[in-house]
Amino acid sequence: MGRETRVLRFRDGEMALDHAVVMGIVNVTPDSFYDGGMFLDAGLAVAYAMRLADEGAAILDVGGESTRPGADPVPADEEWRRVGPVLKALRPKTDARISIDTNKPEIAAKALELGVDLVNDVTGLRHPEMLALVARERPAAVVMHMKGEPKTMQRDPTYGDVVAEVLAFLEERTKVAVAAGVDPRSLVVDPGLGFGKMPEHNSEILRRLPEFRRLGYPVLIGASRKRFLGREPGQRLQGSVATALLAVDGGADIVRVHDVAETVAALRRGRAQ
Ligand code: HH2
Repeated sequence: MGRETRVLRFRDGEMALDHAVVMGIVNVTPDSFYDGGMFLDAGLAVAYAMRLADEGAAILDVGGESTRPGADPVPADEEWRRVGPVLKALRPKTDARISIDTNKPEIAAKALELGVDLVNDVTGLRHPEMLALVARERPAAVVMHMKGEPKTMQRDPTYGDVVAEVLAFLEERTKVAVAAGVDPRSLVVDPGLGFGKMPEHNSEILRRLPEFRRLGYPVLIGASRKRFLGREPGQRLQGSVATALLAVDGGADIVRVHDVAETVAALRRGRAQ
């Protein structure tokens, strides 16, 4: 597959994306749509994160607030009670890059103090304090597109041309970030599958993924176990792995997944072809 190499810059080094890497999901929540309640205990979450790193996750994405359709927001003190102990224990244990999945600047700031490498903000760095924090502290950062907010985003979202709309948003948000002083080499873009998008919107984005590479930033895709894959969450492994492969074939640099071992094996197999 001909793809020009991208590099993602962190505060203390960089990651070559000459082949796609896997971001493993660690949800420290009671209500995430797939693994909610499984890792609320910090010790279990840390052990699970270590397992994902062993299985080949280059990035571990730790989150304390579900953003599934219909989810209620979580107050910052509760979110930190969930993720703080996990980040603190995990940081000295692994060389994998650690990501904090949050849209709250105060959570991201505390996570960065503990040595987290990347801020994964599903609201596209919309909060001015988040933008200022990322510009100042220089972590890598994911800018994701979401139409509406989790509570209501799946109530019949409509688009003219979904790809054009999402691209315009990502272009505008990355421009704003760079103008605010964020290093463009630290940014990743994500069209946000399932965030205010019907199955046909997700399919269209996947089909036209090469257009997202033209923005000039590494592209992240999160399809894992999501509703548009059909069936029950527990029965979406094959669909998730197939979609991760499809995304990488279309130019994704990072795939965010629950099933790290299976995805890593499939990607390796794909590269060997
Ligand atoms: N999807 C989810 C959460 N965070 N971040 C990025 N950048 N891209 C995504 O597609 C994405 C994300 C939702 O999945 P999950 O974390 O498994 O569920 P929940 O939000 O219920 O915790």
